Amino acid sequence: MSSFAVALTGLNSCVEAVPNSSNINKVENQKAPIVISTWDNKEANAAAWQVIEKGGRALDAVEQGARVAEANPKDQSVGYGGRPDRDGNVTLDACIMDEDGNAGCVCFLQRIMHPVSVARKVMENTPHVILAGAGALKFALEVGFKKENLLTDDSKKEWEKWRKTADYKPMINIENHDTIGMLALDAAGNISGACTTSGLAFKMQGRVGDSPIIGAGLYIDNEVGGATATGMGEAVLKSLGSFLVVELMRQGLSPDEACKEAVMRIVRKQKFKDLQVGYIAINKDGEQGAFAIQPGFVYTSSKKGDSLLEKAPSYL
Ligand code: SD4
Repeated sequence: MSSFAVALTGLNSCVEAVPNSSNINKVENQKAPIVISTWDNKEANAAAWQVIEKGGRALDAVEQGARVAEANPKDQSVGYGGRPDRDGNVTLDACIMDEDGNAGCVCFLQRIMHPVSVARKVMENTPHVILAGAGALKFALEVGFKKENLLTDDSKKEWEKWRKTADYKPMINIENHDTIGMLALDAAGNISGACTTSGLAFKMQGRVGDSPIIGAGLYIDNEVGGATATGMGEAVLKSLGSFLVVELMRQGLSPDEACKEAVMRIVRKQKFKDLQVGYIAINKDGEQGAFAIQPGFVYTSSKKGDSLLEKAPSYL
């Protein structure tokens, strides 16, 4: 193991949320905490909220929330049960960013159920931001993650059916259950975020989308807010969408307005009619916002423990 990779045990089990009481006591002008996530991810939000309500860190909340989607075989766009690439491999992308601007990412990672937790270890245990492919897998195994088969029978059947035509057409709003991007503001007023996905179904082998790329699939600036993206990663990458949303909020736009302007950037510069991109954002005051190109994008918002499914406004 390399000198910076610290061996940790029990990484595959959920980390108990540690109340951050020193943080809470320090806080003045405390804002109401909030957790939001892309799509219908109430269970993931509930796991994140458990951390937040104990006074835990937003970073722990978003990791725990993302892990719920990663472990759910019914969510065929994330982690275990994710739809494979065109060669039948489940390849995963994830990233995480904390309140100090630290970031960790993994892309093209195979056979590890919790890429978001590997991304956190990249952030905390290495001098790097991104590890990819075989290197990411090697690191994950070194720090205690276990290799697993992530291709479920359902996803394998879909892939086998797809192979009959091998028609490569990105799908919009797949079953309204897709990549999870999650943002949290904790009781201490700190913001963190995470994003995790199996990427586009039946993508070319080696394809990496926006989700693990800081500034594209996720961006956090604790002075301003956070944003995360879902949908066609190529469109988000070309416009560095999440960074754009945060910078627009820095200039005074509300989360709603900032998400809309980032979508409009795609609408003005790219062929957008057949693709979906949705952004969600929160600011330092705990205000939330969202906007998408196409109708059908929903997100889950949790405040005071209640989770609501919100419909994002859209350009079309
Ligand atoms: C990607 N943005 O890999 C991801 C896919 C996604 O909703 O978000 N789907 O391009």
